[in-house]
Amino acid sequence: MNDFCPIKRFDHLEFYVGNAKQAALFYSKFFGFTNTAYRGLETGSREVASYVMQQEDICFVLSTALFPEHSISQSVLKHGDGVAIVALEVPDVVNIYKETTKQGAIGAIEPTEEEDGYGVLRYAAIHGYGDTLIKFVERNDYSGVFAPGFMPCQQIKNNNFVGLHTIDHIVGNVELGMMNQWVQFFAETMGFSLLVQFDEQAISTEYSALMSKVMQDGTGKIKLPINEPAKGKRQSQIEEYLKYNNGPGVQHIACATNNIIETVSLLKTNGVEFLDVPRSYYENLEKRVGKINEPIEKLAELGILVDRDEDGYLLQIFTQPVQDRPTLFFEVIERHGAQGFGEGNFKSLFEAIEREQALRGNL
Ligand code: TYF
Ligand code: FE
Repeated sequence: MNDFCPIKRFDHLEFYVGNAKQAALFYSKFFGFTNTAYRGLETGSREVASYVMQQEDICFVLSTALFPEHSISQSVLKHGDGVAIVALEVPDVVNIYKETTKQGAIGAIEPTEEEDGYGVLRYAAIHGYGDTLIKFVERNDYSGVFAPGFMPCQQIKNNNFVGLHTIDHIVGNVELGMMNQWVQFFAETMGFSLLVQFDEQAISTEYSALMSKVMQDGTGKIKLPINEPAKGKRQSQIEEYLKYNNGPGVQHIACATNNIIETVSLLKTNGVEFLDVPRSYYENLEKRVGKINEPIEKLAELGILVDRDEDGYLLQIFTQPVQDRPTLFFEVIERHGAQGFGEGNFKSLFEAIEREQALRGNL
């Protein structure tokens, strides 16, 4: 495949939030992240405060504005707290910006260099779905903790690592009829290809439906599924998201662990809330997914879902939305060969989400 747009890895996700200090405590105390860098008034940043939160290979940057006129304040007013920027580490920012914009991507930040005592960091950005930006970051000549302007630190002490290690995939919700345009965007401007798609028959319950197409880069390290609502009897979870997010955006972030039982046990002890799975899901589980080398009783107690495909099996679980608006949530996933997304769980999962939607008045 034509890899004119090589990507090394997910670099970071930047969240725009109303109160970065409290969000940093949430991701630290609940999700086990460590604060590794900071910028704010104390470091000479007069308009924005940001906390860099890391857990192994996963990096979140939580940013808030100090004034109402700032674009971050406007974003929070419109979308609530959520992912504003998906940043990818690339070997050559100038080249990727040139290629993607040549292929039709709309530029948001022209290639820029910033320097400090640790070297030069290069970045640029293009527009993705909704108000989300796709940022390219080049670290070849930079050895600082995060970026110039940030002070390495531990504003928030943390020793409750929960075992999340990499971002497995990031899912976006787009409006009805917009799916193919975004599939085309990732294919044409970024050189991604369609890994798999789930149509509304595969993803429907008695009440609602959706369509999903998974786009991935040439290496398979970057997987970006896209959901579009389909007509059903009730407002689907995608429509609910689009309403409260005021448009398209990142719906869920799937983080991988090597020990989902331990990770979910720790997250639950910390206070993270997950979707409830009915007991009946675990009856005949091994008949549905075959023999798995896992304590089924423990999976049932924690509400962890299991799916199998031709390459192996996977374990996954979904949190409740992490803010008042029913928008962004997290998935925790442990793969044992399987490269899918838990297709066999879609029905149970969407029914669980619909029970939550009903509690929010979606009847
Ligand atoms: O990423 C996925 O495809 C799975 C399942 O609204 C999923 O995690 C798909 C759509 C959705 C919630 C979960
Ligand atoms: Fe997922």
